[in-house]
Amino acid sequence: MKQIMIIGGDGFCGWPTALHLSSKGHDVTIVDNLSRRAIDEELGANSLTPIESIETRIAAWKEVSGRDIAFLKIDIAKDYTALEAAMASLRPDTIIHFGEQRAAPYSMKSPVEKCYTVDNNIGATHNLLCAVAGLGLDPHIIHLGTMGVYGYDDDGLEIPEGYLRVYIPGDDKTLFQRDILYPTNPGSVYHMTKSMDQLLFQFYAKNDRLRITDLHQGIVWGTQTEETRLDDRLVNRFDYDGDYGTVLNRFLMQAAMDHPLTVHGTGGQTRAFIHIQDTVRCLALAVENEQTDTGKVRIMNQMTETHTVRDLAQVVARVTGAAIANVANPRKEAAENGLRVSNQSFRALGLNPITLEDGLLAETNEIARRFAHRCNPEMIPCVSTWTDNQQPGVVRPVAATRSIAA
Ligand code: NAD
Ligand code: USQ
Repeated sequence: MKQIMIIGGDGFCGWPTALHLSSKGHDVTIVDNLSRRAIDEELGANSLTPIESIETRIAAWKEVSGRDIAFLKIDIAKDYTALEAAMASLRPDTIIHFGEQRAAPYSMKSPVEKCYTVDNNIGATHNLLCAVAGLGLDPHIIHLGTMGVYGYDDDGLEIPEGYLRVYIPGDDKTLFQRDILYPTNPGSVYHMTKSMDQLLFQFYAKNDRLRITDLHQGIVWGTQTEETRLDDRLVNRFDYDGDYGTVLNRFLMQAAMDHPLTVHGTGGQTRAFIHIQDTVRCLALAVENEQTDTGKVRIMNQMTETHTVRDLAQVVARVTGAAIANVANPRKEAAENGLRVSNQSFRALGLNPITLEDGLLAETNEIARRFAHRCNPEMIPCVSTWTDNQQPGVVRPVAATRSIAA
C-alpha cells in the first residue's frame, strides 16, 4: 500500500480519486488551498450538487468506509515552505497533481485572471518539482495535463501519446531520428500553462531523474463514481456556469432547466471526452503501473471517445427533448475540426470505458434533474470572451434561435 499525496484533492477530479485510492487501501493525504471554492464565491457561482465542506466530506468517508483521509490546507504555488515540510514529513510514494486553475474561459476573463492562472499553475508545478528534487525524494509524480496542448489543427494525423518521431537530415544528409514533445498549440492561457508544465517536467526528468507521468486528459463529464455515490455527503461537484462548466455537463443541466443547449458557432468543434469514473480508474492504473524510466516523462492520453459539440447537443436533445441554439462563439478556435487520438497506453492497461450511451441517462436523472432547482440561470451564459471585440455565448430571443437538424 502506498503513501499518496493528492494535490487538488478537494476538486472535481481529485475528490473521487482520493476516495477511490483510499478504498483500495492506500494512505491518502489531500493537499488543497480550497481556491476552487473561493472562485465560486468570487463569481457568484455554485456547484449544482450540494457539496459539503472538506472536513464534513472526510468525516463522512470515515463513517462510510472506516478509513482516514488526511487534509492539509496549503497553497502550493505560494507557500513553498509548507509544501516542502509536508513532503519531508509524509515522504509520499506517489504524488498526484490536480492543483491548478483549470477553466479556459476563466483564464481569458481579464488580465487579472490571466496573470493568476499563469502564476498559480506554473508556480504550483515548479514548486512541487523543486521540492521533490531538493529533498532528494523519489516519488512517482502523476500530473493531470490536457489534450488541449496538442491543439485542434485537424491535420488528419492520429495524435500520438506526447511524443512525435521526427527524422532530421544531418550535414551529410544522414537522417537522425528524434522523439520530440508533440508541437504544442494551446488555445487559451489555461491551456498554455499546461504546455509550459511540459517543459518543467522535461527538465526535471532529465536533470534530477524525477519519475513523472503526464496524463493528457480530455473533457471530463459525469459526476458520481462508485465511492461518491455511497453517501450524499460525498457527492462530487458539478460545475455548470459559463466559466467552469464543461460542455456536456452544461448541456445536461441546460436540458433539465428547459434552456436551449448553447452550441458555440456551428458546433463543428471535435473534442475528446472521458467519464469521471474512468478518470478515477485511469488514476488508479497510473498509480499501480509506475513510471520507472527516468530521464524522460511518460505521457499517456486519458480520453475514451471523441465527438463534435454538434453531435453531443443532438444526443442530449434526443434523450431529453431539449432545444438547440447556435450562439456566438466567445472563443477563438477552429469552427470545424477532426480529431483522432491514440489512447493505447490505457487500453493496454485494461481500461474498459463507460461510453456516452451508457452514462447519459443516469447522469440526466441522478444529477441534472435532481438538482436543477439549485441552478442560478444567470450563471448559464459564457460571458468570458477571448478578445474584447467578440460576443458572449448568449441565447438571443427566440427569433435568433434555430435548431440543428438531427
Ligand atoms: P478543480 O478546479 O475542480 O480542482 C482543482 C483543485 O486544485 C481545487 O480543489 C483547487 O482548490 C486546487 N488548487 C488549485 N490551485 C491550487 C494551489 N495553488 N494549491 C493547492 N491547491 C490548489 O479542477 P478539476 O476539474 O478537478 O481538474 C483537476 C486537474 O485535471 C486540473 O489540473 C485540470 O487542468 C485537469 N483536467 C481537468 C479536466 C476536466 O474536464 N475537469 C480535463 C482535463 C484535465
Ligand atoms: N462549448 C459550447 N457550448 C458551451 C460550452 C462549450 O459549444 O456552452 C464548446 C467550446 O467552445 C469548446 C468545447 O465546447 O469548443 C469544449 O469546451 P469545454 O468548456 O467543455 O472544455 P475546455 O474549455 O476545452 O476545457 C475542459 C476543462 C479543462 C481541460 C479540457 C480538456 O475545463 O480543464 O483541460 O477540457 S481538452 O478540451 O481536451 O483540452
